[in-house]
Amino acid sequence: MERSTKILLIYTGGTIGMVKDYETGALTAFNFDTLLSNIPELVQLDCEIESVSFNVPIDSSNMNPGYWVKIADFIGDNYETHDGFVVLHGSDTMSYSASALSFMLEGLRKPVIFTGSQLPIGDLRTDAKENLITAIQLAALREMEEPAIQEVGLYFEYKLYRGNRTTKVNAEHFEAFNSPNYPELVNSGVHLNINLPYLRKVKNTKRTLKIHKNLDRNVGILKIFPGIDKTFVESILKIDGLKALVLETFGAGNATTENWFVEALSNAINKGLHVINVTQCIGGGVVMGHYETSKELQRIGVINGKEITTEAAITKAMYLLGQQVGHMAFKTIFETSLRGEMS
Ligand code: ASN
Repeated sequence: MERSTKILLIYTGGTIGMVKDYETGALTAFNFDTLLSNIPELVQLDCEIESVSFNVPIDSSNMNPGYWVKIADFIGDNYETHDGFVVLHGSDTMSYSASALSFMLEGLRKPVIFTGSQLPIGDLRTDAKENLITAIQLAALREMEEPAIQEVGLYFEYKLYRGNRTTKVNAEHFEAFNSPNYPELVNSGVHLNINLPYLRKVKNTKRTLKIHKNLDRNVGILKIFPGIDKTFVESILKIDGLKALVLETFGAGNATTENWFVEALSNAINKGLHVINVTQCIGGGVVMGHYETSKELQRIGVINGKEITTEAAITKAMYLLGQQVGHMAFKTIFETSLRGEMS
């Protein structure tokens, strides 16, 4: 007899499992059993669902690399026995976590679908039920005897995105996420419409799952703005132990050409800091050398982040630093797509 599809639900916290504390008025997490009892529809799904949970569910604003390792371990420990994984996660930092997990899970050939909600599951107008039910269906979806999705995805409000291409764009709308530089992998309407050419398939040579748990937190993000102060920039570049800096630039990767700025960056790079050029724009990407204002950055050895999101850039930097690759190799590998996070 064919065994039924087995899905592991990993509950980390987030609004999906929160209730209002009527004394303080704030939303706080409640336990997982209460969450599941709010969705009796789950038994109608044609798959076996098991669940694990963080001991103490968190608001995703408290997410950190230690928790990412915990999620990766849940997946690793159950990888052979389960067909797919659904991670219930707060929406605030979901794009960071989905990006981090995409780098940590090398050779992934099963679906890992992040989802959550804007309103708690017990709320009358909740978006949680649809998000959770469809995320489970996506994790169980098969194409020609194989899992249809073989990567880390993020499902929210009728769309499955590649996780490391997403960013949270709205704190109010149910459609809270966007993937500005990569098409949706699946659209959920009357049918689940799969965008087959855009799904990631791991090459034959990398069939086994390898979990990378070594993430280096010595990274930072610097968003530039007109009038940014010299002392401010210089003090950031001098932070003790800083190894990689994501520089959020204007438009297609442009920054001021003032001497002090270029010199400060150049000195930091020569001392071993990895500086990654990422655009502040929601869509499009960095084209180094397209304007004179980015030619200088190219000349001094700034890394081209192309159209990577800030979330994917910062987690890719943590991952690559954890791999302890050499300075030049870091630049070359960073500018290469590892998990479909850039073109
Ligand atoms: N603060 C919540 C969280 O990220 C927001 C949400 O889940 N919608 O945990």
